[in-house]
Amino acid sequence: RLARGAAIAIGLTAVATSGVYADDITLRGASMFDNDHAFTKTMVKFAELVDENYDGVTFDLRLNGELGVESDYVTFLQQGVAIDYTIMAPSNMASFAPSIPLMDMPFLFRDLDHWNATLSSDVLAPLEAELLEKADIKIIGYTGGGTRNLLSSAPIGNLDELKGHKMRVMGAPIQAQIFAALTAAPSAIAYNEVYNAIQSGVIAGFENEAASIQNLKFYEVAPHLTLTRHTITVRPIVMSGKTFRKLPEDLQAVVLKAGAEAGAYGRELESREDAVKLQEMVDAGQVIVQEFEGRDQLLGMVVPVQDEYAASLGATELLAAIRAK
Ligand code: MAV
Repeated sequence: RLARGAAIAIGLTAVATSGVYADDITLRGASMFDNDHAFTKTMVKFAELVDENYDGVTFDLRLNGELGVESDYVTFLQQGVAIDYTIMAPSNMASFAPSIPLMDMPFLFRDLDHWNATLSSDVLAPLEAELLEKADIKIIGYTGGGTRNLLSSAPIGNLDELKGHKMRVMGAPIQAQIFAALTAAPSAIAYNEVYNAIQSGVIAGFENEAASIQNLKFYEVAPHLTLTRHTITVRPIVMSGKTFRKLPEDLQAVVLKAGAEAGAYGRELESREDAVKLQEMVDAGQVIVQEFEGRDQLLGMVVPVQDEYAASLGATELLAAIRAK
């Protein structure tokens, strides 16, 4: 229980209520999406679980990108300002911890079973440790489970059409390296600039999962979806280390348990909804879906790039352990 009298200000606000919890703890979260997105629902679940087990924590979850996009959130978390927790693509944290994008690089997981086996083991612990040490960001759970595909303004159905394709990728160098190995022309662009960049023809597409394509209506500018199925998303629920350390110990334990449980809830939700959302967009005439011809060839093209990246991090054994899951 919250020790009364201890002055704890977390994030930007310590809410003073009628006096019973004069030092209520407020935790501010951020989502790039509205209430319908699995990330938002997972963060709401996290708050509910904490609330069930601990009195006096107020959650202030800001939606619809009010506080920016993940590449902003990572800086906030690292500095311990503006937000306390969020859900984040590892590949948006690369500038602080170069090894963290290993857990969400394309073509890492064979299928949902492999992804599940990996996330329900502790094989990613060394990457979590590096993130905490270098970025002061603590992983408290894992959500994700969407399958990322190509989305483009014109159809991209095979390697010939992918060649030179100007596409946006997330900021981690490994993301660009992998799509370059597939002969595309990737560039790192902020997520909130993607829609305009496609509309104005700066790029011809990007890659994303159904939940986010639908939530942010990317199909309006890029209606062609190619089933490359190159990534099953791994999305850590993260808390600023600076926030976490300020919490009373019993609350820290509640947060870790709630993070793990909310993560499991979110993984089940997003992986189950992935095909449903894709079908909804097809039925609404928002996307035109096609298979990528010769998809099996792609893996062979990227494995050397994955291997080299892991070797550069001294993480060859770790990559082998993930592949063997
Ligand atoms: C999707 O919206 C999510 O996977 C999110 O975590 C990523 O940051 C985003 O795509 C992106 O591509 O940057």
